[in-house]
Amino acid sequence: MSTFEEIFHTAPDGSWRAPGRVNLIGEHTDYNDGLVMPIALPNQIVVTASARTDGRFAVATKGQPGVIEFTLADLAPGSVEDWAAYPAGAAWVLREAGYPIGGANLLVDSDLPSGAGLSSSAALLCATAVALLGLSGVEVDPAEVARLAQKAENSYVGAPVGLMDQMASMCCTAGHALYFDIRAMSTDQIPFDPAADGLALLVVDVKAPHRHVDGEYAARRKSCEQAAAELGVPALRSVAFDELDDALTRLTDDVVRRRVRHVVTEIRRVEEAVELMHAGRLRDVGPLFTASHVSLRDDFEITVPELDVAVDTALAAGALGARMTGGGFGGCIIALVEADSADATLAAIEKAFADHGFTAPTSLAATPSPGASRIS
Ligand code: GAF
Repeated sequence: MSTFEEIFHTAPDGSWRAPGRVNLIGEHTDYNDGLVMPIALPNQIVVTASARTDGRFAVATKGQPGVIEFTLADLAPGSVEDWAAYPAGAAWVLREAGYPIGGANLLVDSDLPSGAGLSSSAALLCATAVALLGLSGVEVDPAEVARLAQKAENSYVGAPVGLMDQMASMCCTAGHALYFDIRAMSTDQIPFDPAADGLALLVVDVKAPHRHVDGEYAARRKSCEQAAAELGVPALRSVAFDELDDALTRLTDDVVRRRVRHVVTEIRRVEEAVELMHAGRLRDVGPLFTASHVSLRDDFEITVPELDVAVDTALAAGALGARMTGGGFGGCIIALVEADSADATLAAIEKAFADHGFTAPTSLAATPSPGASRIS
C-alpha cells in the first residue's frame, strides 16, 4: 500500500481523525427537531494532509487506486462525484462559510465499514473539515464543524440527512453517550459503561446493502414534513406524547399517521431512556430498544429481513433489548445483553443467518469513544 510521500511526493503536515457512530436510541427523530443518543465508535476515518499554496486539491484513499484532483475556487454542489464528493464537499462548505482554507493533499484511511449504517459519510466529512481547518490553524467549535458537515452533505452531496451523525462524530466523549436535543441545540454527556453493570452492547453488521442517498430516506423525511405542515407545527417535535392520539385523528393518510406515531413515540422513548440511564438502570433501557425496533419495522417501515432476524434472534437468545440502528434498509443492529451471554447471542445470530441463507454477519466493539481530534 502506497505511503503519503509515495503518492504526493511531499511529507504530511499532520493527521486528523473522526469516528463513526451507533445510535443507542432516537431514530429518524433528528430531522424532526427531536432527541437522539449516539455513541462514537473506535472505528474511524483518518485524513493525513499537507497544505498546498496553489488552491488545488489532490485526494486519494487507501481503499482505491488513483488520485482525484480539483480546484477549491471551482467547487460547486455536485462538481466532484463518487467518494471524493465528501472531501470536496467539506472544502466547499468551509470556503462558502468564509474560513481561510487553502488547497491540500489528502490521504484517507478508514477502519470504518462503509454502507453499514455507521455514519462513514459524516466521519469522512468531519475528518476532512478538521484536517483543513487544522492545516490553516483555525479553531472552530466542534458543534459548528458538525453543522457545516451536515450542510455539505445536504447541499454539496445532495443527501437530506439530519444532524445526528456529524454531532456524534464531533462531540462524543469516551465512556459516554451523547444526548442531543436538536431543537434546543443542547448536548449532555451521559455516562455509558455497560460492562460496569455486567452487560455488553453488541453491534452486528447484518451485511445488507444500505444507501440513504436514495429515495427511501428522503421519502420518510418528506412524509414527516408534510405531517407537520398538516398539523400546523414547525416540526413533529412539537407534537407532545400526550397529544399524539388527537394529532393522529387530524391526519387523513394512514401511512403518514404511522410515520408520525413512530417519531412521537420514539422521542418519548429517548426521554425515558435518558431518565433510566441517569438513574443507573441500564438494564431497563433494553425494552425501549425493542419497542423502537418494532416501531421502525411496523410504523416507519425501514427494516429489512436481515435486521428483523438479527433482532428477533438476539431477543430469543435472552437479550434485554435489541433494535436496528441508523438510517435503516440494512446496516447494523445493537443488542443489550448480559456480558456472559454475548458470545452465545452472536453465535445464535450467525446460525440464524446461515439458516436463512443470508451473508454472514460481523460484529464490532461498541466502546464509547471520543469525537474528532488531531492525531499528529
Ligand atoms: C441517517 C442520517 F444521516 C441521520 O441524520 C439520521 O436521520 C439517521 O439516519 C436516522 O436516525 O444516519
